[in-house]
Amino acid sequence: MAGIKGLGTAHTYDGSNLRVGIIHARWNTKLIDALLQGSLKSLKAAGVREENIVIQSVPGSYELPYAVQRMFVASQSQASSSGAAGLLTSATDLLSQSTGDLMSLPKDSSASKGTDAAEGKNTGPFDAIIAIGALIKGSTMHFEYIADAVSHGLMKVQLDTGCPVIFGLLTLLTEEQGLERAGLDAAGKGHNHGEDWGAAAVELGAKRKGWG
Ligand code: DLZ
Repeated sequence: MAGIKGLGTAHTYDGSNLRVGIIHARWNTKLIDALLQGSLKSLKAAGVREENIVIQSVPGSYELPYAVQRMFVASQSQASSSGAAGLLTSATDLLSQSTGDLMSLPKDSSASKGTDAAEGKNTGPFDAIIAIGALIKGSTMHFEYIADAVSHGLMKVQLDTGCPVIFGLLTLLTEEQGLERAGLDAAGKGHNHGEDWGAAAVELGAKRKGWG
């Protein structure tokens, strides 16, 4: 019998004109890689173009709120006509390069045009950003402090910026819980939560355009 948890009835949202950022931590790489791939899978399934997905990484989950905030501001600056290059450079320099970067923030000075209809490339501010991390509880209070700080930090960033931030932080008591939630468990009963995060980014990104 199906469980009660999950996204519920699937609605289809068009991601073809959305620009989506992904910031992922590098701690617990095996989980992160699978979750990242899951997010990319559902973004692409919803029509988000590869050239409109920007991926960056940071060392650990604690860095996620700051990185999301800077990434959004950099994309906003890029989309405005003045001072974009300097801000963009300094913001991206502060972020570590992803082990699996597909692309970096484009430095095209025509960014103020927003979506380039001819190419389908969106150079406007991000419509949504997915923050991906995996915290595994240890024997000290470290886990509790980071989980609390990151949860509140990500909420603050989305309310302060108006850019939807998808909460892709797994707070795990065991490694096995992580494998299940990344769809990597030996029994094959798990589910890759990254797929849900990609779908949530498209839904919130599309709705945000309507909400203004
Ligand atoms: C230090 C640390 C520890 C112990 N565990 C994790 C973890 O399970 N997941 C994670 O994403 N990051 C961890 N970190 C690193 C912190 O998030 C952070 O990168 C460092 O404390 C530096 O600010």
